[in-house]
Amino acid sequence: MSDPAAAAAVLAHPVSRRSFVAWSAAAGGTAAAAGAAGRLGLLPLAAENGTAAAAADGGERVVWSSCNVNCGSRCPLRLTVRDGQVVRVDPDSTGSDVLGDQQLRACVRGRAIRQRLYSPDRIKHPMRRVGPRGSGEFEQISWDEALDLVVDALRRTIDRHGNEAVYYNYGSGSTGGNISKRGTWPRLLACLGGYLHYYGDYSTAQITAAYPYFYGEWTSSNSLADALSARLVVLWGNNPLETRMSGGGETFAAQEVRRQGGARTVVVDPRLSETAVSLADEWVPLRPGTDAALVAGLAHVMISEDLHDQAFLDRYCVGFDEDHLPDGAAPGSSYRSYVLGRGPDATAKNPEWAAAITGVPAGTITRLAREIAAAKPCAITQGWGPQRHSNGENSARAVFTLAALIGQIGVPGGGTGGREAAYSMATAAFPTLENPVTTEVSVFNWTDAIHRHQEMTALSDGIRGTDRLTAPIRFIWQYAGNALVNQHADINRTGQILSEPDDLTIVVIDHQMTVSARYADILLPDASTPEQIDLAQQGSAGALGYLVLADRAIEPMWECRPVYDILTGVAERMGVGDAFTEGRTQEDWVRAVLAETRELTPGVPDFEEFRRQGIYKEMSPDGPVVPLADFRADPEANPLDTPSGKIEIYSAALQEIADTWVLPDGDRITALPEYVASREGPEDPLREQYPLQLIGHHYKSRTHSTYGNVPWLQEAHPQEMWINPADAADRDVRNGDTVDVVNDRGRVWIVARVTPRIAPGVVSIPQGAWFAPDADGVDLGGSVNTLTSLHPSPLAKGNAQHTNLVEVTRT
Ligand SMILES: Nc1nc2c(c(=O)[nH]1)N[C@H]1C(S)=C(S)[C@@H](COP(=O)(O)OP(=O)(O)OC[C@H]3O[C@@H](n4cnc5c(=O)[nH]c(N)nc54)[C@H](O)[C@@H]3O)O[C@H]1N2
Ligand SMILES: Nc1nc2c(c(=O)[nH]1)N[C@H]1C(S)=C(S)[C@@H](COP(=O)(O)OP(=O)(O)OC[C@H]3O[C@@H](n4cnc5c(=O)[nH]c(N)nc54)[C@H](O)[C@@H]3O)O[C@H]1N2
Ligand SMILES: [Mo]
Repeated sequence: MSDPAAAAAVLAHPVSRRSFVAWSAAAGGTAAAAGAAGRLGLLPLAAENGTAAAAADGGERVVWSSCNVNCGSRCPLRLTVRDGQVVRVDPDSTGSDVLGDQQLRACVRGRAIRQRLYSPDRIKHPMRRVGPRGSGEFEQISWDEALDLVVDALRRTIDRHGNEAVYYNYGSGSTGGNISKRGTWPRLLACLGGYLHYYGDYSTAQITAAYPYFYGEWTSSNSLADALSARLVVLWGNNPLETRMSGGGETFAAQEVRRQGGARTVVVDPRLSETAVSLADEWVPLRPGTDAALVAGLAHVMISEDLHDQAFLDRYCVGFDEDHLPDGAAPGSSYRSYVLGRGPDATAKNPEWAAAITGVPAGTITRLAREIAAAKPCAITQGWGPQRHSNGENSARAVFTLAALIGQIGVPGGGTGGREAAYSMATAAFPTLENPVTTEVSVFNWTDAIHRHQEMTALSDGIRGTDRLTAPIRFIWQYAGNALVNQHADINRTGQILSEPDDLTIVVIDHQMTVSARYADILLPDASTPEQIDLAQQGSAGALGYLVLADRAIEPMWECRPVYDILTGVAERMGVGDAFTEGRTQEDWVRAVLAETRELTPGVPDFEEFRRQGIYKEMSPDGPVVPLADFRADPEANPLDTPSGKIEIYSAALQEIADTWVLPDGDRITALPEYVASREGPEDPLREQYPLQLIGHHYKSRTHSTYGNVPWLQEAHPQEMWINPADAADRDVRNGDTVDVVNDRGRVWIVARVTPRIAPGVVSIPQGAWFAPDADGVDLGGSVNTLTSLHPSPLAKGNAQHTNLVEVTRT
């Protein structure tokens, strides 16, 4: 067993000798020496800057760059450069503090970008694995050797197994980029005969899978600023103040709407989130994964008291009433029948029923139902926490259903129950070319395709584009992602799966020595955003669209190379150099994409002007975004993409899937958005052993794992597990104690934050911290994915990372 005192010391000082030891063992050689010194604070940043310091250019200049990580915001940064080094980071200086002309001020993370740029964890040279996979033991090699190794492994894999064995893994680290974005790899792989791709994403797997059966396609809710005309704002598991932190983005819009519009605001969330703290008049804490039960309870009150919008349901929806059901649907399968207990389960979903499941008192449910039904317009949005569950497809559809019940879809001040929309200017993008391989796995069950591909079919594992997989994954590209290990689930099992096949090749391209990087066979050092030029894509800022020309502020350090140059090297060796580059450098591509963008959006400045100006903003010409306004105005002329052309509360297509797919015991797909008591939910008998539900919210300290190694941020927003005082008292845990969090998949030691801001029976470990096992396999890094499950959700085959049961004890 691990030593509690030592663990407590490490947990109190995350940038400790312990992590230095682990890191230096991992990296070896000169890189380790620089890392050690940097971590111990012995080297000034200047000495860390390696060869770049040579490129002294005298005075200071300010260069526009951006924070391109995947928080959904995209913040411009003004970098002051002196002697080839970034010496200062400032936020956007344009615009004002008025909604619509707002400054897009970077949050704590973007402003700390220097600590990431000059981090001792930077990967400085190409490297090759020399120890067992995952050991983090590497030796430095030359670029020529590295590219030859990549090409040999790629050729070998394609010859032996075909292109389907080449997997391009999820990675969102450079989402804001354009040339540097994920698009670069698909373009190269398309030139080489294709690759196995994934569908869905870790962000929205379940809601994305649910949309086609409800609205026909992805349908956002009204933009947040539109809620200025709302009487009631309901933020359902939606936390813009932590998940859209750009000071000019959704955080700002949500606060301004509350201040100017004054509408009453209700937040439904197991946690009293920052959004709830700042904006909510009422916090409705519920048990995770029980949203569909809460909606059914609200519906019971509305139907019983005739508060719902029957006219809207009659005209725009199918499946609310028995006489709206499509041909072939069994009697008793309407939503009304489900709610009133006239369906197959013969159970009325009254507030008492819902209270027992959700933990929300029956009286609160009754009051809320009356309030939500009476407030017109009412703006309901949902975040993606509710859907990142083992029954998340139904939770997402249930919240859409609530919006339909009150008829607030397609009107100003209302909403669809999806996440808020944001305006996008029309822009061009780096062309990725078509993938000749059409087979796809879900974004989440790719690990299965490494060790049991023969069993994976369309009906059992959601394989798309073909009936079954014909090749195992034997080559993995991991670019700008930590989803190979840290951001995937069940880290211990995932590590084991990755370690097994001898003929697997893993190529990781990152600029930090991450948990995933340790599993690379070939590790390639990318240049970071300030070290290259790109046209950053727009972030989420309501009705304000914007673009940033992120210029190269400094030369790539050490032996780092922009990914475009790395891939050009691979392409040339594979004989597809011209097809890949079309004779263009990265800057040529930026110019070309910009020129095309200017044809679509004429206000965008030309290259030279944009370079000086840095940022370009444009308001939506139509004001706030109100999705489905056309459908609302004339549903016959503007039908949805569903089989009926209407909103489908009952989906015959889902019923067909439920009848034909082969699902593991306990998994259910239902035609209605009903509550499914799921695996590791509040009603699972496993709770006798593991009585607490564990979620893992997105945290201010990091964007996922990115920025997770920045000491300033670790100090400002420490990694702590939220636990309710009642649960803490039962376990004799006090605030600040180190606790042992365990289930069958792993063990984490972490500091407890005892707070009434989380519902009883629920704990939350902020997701994204770096997995750091000690000699006994206890994760002292506090990575929630040590405890999450590889079992996918039933329809999306997506990541149910917020559905976990654990026990907590004091160490
Ligand atoms: N600071 C920061 N911002 C980020 C990110 C980050 O890592 N850090 N990541 C970005 C990315 S890629 C994404 S996809 C988004 C993620 O955005 P979301 O998926 O919306 O974020 P989460 O924190 O997972 O969940 C939002 C809220 O849902 C709550 N919640 C969890 N389970 C349930 C449930 O069963 N029911 C209800 N009603 N609520 C529940 C959580 O407590 C949380 O407050 O955030 C983006 N923004
Ligand atoms: N338990 C749990 N797990 C989750 C979630 C959760 O809510 N709970 N959320 C999920 C979600 S929504 C998402 S989107 C995923 C995110 O998972 P990932 O996409 O893996 O996101 P990050 O952890 O931010 O990893 C991004 C990596 O890109 C690197 N990077 C940044 N910029 C660059 C660049 O310019 N070039 C290169 N080469 N690398 C760069 C960073 O160093 C980092 O290692 O995590 C998922 N995992
Ligand atoms: Mo995400």
